[in-house]
Amino acid sequence: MRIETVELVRVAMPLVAPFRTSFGVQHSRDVLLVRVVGDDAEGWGECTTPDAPIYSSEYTDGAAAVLRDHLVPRLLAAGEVAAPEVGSVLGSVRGHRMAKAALELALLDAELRAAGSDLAASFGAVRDRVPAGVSVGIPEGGVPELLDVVAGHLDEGYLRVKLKIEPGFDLEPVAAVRERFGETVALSVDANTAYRLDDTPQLVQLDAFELSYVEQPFPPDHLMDHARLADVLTTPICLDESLVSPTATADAITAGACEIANLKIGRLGGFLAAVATHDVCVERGVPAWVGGMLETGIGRAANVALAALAGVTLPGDTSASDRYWATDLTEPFVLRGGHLLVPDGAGIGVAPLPDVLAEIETGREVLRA
Ligand code: OSB
Ligand code: MG
Repeated sequence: MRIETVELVRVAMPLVAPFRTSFGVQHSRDVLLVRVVGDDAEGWGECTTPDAPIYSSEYTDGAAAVLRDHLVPRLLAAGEVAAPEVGSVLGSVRGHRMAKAALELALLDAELRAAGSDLAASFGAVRDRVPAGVSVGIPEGGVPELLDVVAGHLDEGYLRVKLKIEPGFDLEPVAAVRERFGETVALSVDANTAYRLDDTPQLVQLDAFELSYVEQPFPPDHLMDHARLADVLTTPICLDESLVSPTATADAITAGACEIANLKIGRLGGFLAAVATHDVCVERGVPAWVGGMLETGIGRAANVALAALAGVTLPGDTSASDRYWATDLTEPFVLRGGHLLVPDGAGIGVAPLPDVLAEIETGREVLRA
């Protein structure tokens, strides 16, 4: 496809409720979208960066700068580029995976729209709906509020609940949720790197609660510490922040640090890298699921397509639109019997609704070849 323009579009999206993790609280997203306009189609990608560099080193203003000054100029200078070539065209820029993923997704969406094929089917999807879990932040009101929030999500039909934990908010909330909702609820916890190896005695006590996994207890580069913890913890360790590429994922599995994998398109550097990581997990027999970064419908559509692949065997954090937004940017994703339907329209199958976009757009930069 010949690319005519690449647009960096910013939209302001307030969350329906603040989302607190061990690394901070998010009240809204200042979303950066990439729109690629080609000679016969256009496409959209969402950059999953938060406002501040608190999840990884990436953040939204930084992503906008690297797209404008480094990534988009390289892509525009390369002439006709197909999505599988984006990785090598952008390869001379280190890191900035979420920014690269947004650009690749926009081009992939445009290409698939031009061809009339949908994202999930193009990559071998084996299901037309995916089981939905929900990631529950650390509530302001402590355990009583947590129990109310979890009760609400279970009533809505979510098939797995993930609790955010941190030192001081771990064993007690997990015990309370198990006691109130029983052993049959699929439950997991996510520490977002808040612990260190010497917290192992505390973490081992989580084994009493039959959790599906403990997600990312230690910092991203503490791979061998995750392996040491895996030796003494019965509960499987799932990695999120550490898995920054298919190679990093294969190495983490080899090290014994990763027994379950959280696949995120942005963190892995693109949809194609996420599919390659999925393939690594299948080859190595490691169960995978698709995580989230509080996406709008644009990013969610790609997440749901990824979750439709055969090796994604656990419910993910791909929740319905109304768990995040009063009004989504696209047609909303709706929970149906605990599942989200995989879009089957061309490309990612959704696009910003023009009237919604017009209302919430806060800025647009247009970059030309
Ligand atoms: O660690 O999975 C995480 C949100 C922002 C940053 C990191 C994480 C999360 C979530 C929410 O857990 C997932 C979602 O519902 O999109
Ligand atoms: Mg996580």
